[in-house]
Amino acid sequence: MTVERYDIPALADEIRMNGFVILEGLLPKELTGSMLSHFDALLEAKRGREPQNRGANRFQMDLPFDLPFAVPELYANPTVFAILKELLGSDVICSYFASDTPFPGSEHQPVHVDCRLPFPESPFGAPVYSVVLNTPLVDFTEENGPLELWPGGTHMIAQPRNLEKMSAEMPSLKPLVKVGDVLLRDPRVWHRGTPNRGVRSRPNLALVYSRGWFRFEDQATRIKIPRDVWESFDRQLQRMFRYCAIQEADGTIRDTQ
Ligand SMILES: O=C(O)CCC(=O)C(=O)O
Repeated sequence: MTVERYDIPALADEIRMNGFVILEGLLPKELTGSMLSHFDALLEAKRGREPQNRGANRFQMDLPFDLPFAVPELYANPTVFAILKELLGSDVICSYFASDTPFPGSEHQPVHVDCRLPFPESPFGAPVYSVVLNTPLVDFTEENGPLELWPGGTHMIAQPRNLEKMSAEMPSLKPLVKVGDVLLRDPRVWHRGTPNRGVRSRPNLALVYSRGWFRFEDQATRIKIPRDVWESFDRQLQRMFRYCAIQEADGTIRDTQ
């Protein structure tokens, strides 16, 4: 669907007010569908090397900024860009390209938010300054551990406390997104991964876009962009990825500026 088909200001308002939107079928099914076998192989290799890093049978994995994962339809999607511009202004950076995957045998994660608060001592919640793009590599079902969200304003709670206790009393939902769907959410929306009781892993890709002044603390998750891909970017894309690193052909990592 082209960007003209969407009511961009209304979608931006929905994220401002409710904390998330789902853009059904935004990406061609074949696009992310074709990533699955490569993803499975990468994660299998990681599982062989490293322990689980997000609780029982659950893995966070950074993605290589290369084919088949790093495709412009995903990281520079015109509809997503239009919504981001409404929410974040014209200086948008992208600083995270990774995945979350529960395997059968995973458990509930603690309810959490995904990013630092810019004014942690303030009694007021800040407007949206960061947006997570999630897209699944398999259809989410009730069984395979869908992401659970507490929308409707949790992202605007200025000083989130007692998330476990409070969320137990509050309505939540588990959107059953399908391959090709895109979930855009404020990272402050309370959420958790749920147990995968299915028969295979349930990968969810994640990109994070933010206002130009927002920084991730963890430099280890910096996106590493191969030199030839970096050189192929226009000025707008180089600006959006300016806090990432460039990876030279010999593996050396350099700052972009
Ligand atoms: O289950 C997911 O896709 C997201 C999990 C998550 O929120 C996390 O690991 O921080």
